[in-house]
This record gives sequence, structure tokens and C-alpha cells, in this order.
Amino acid sequence: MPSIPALPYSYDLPASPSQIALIIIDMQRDFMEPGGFGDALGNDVMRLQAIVPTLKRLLDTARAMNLLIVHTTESHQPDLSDCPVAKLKRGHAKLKIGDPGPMGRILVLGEPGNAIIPELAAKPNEVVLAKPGKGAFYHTPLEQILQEHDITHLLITGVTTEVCVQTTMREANDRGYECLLVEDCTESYFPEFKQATLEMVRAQGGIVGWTAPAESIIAALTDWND
Ligand code: TIU
Repeated sequence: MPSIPALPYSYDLPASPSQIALIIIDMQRDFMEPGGFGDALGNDVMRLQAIVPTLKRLLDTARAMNLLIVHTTESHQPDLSDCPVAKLKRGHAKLKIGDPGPMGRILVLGEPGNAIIPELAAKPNEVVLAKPGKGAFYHTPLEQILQEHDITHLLITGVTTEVCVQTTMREANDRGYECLLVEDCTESYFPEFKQATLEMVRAQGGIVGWTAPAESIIAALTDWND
């Protein structure tokens, strides 16, 4: 059975590639481009762009191997009925969830800003889940979909590392999934928070899971396929 060089120790792959899913968290314009939610919160959104080519390479590998691919977006219904008042009120953003911005209403399903960036747009056979929370399991069918596909291993990517990515990884870990956070396919508005997240998930013998760079994962998956 192949394994991937990872931290805190090597990550054993399952018996079949069909048990692995690639999870891509919230690579949507709201977080990646000026004028969206990330920008409204006062962040330098352009620093997230650096991971896009690497994540695209990993996505291409996953597609070539027919892995289950799950894209998420952080999204609310147009009437905001799925947005808790606490979330709506939180902070001092110049634009709040549901307000009209340059890419349409902030964080609202179907608006231009809510779309996944074109480089990583989902193919018709891939799963796209709109999630109202930070974690991808909360109020979504993700667990059921993973069970239906007999998934045991998750390659976790996307933005932002310490918010939606880490929340999702912790939710997945508690549900028994073997989680590998892809170091150069996740990014934060705060480099120190990204680094801290990588370190905390793999501390204590991998308390939340493993981390590895994309090239190690692509190499292992490609060798396996040969
Ligand atoms: N603000 C921030 O860093 N992240 C979010 O609000 N959502 C996600 O991480 N997707």
C-alpha cells in the first residue's frame, strides 16, 4: 500500500484510490478577489492567489485518477434565512453579508462573487456544496455523500486555512476520516495563522491529521496509477 511522505509521519493511502476524496474549500471570488467578503473584512485578498496553480495541478491529478472531488462555497440563501443573526451582525465590515457589492450581494448564493474562481471551476460530475457555516459538514449533505462513495481519506485544500479549512478538517477528523492538509494548497490572510494551523493539526502525533506538500501527493498518486 503506497504512502505519502508527510508530517508528523507518513500518510498511508487506502486500498483503492476510490476511497480518497479531494476537498476544495471556498475557492470563490468572495474570498479571492477585491470587492468580496474577504476584502470587506479588511484583508489583503491577493495573497491567496499564490496557491491557485498548485491547487490546479492537484485537481488535474485527482481528475485524471477519477477521485471524488468536492468543492464547497460559503453561501447564504438570498433571504438570508440560513444566516444566524450572530454571523450577520459580527464585526465592523464595510459590507455585510447580503449587502450589494461590486460582485453582487456579499456571500449570497448565485451572485457573481459567490462563484468558484474560473481556474478551479467544477466540472459537471463534481460535487459542489453550498455551506452556510465555516465547517463543510454543518447543514450540508457532505457526510452522506462521503459515506455513499465509501470514502475514508480526505485531501483537504482551500481557504482560509485557520477558518473554513481547519473547521472542516476538525469536523472530518471527529467523523473518523484520515485527513491530509495540503500545505501549499491552502492559504490564509494571516501567514502566521496558516503556519500555526499546520503545526497544530500535526502536533501530538497528528491529533487532527497530517500535512504534506502537493508535489509529494501528486507523485504518490501518479506512481500508484502507473
Ligand atoms: N474570514 C476568513 O478568513 N474566512 C472565512 O470567513 N471563510 C472561509 O474561511 N472560507
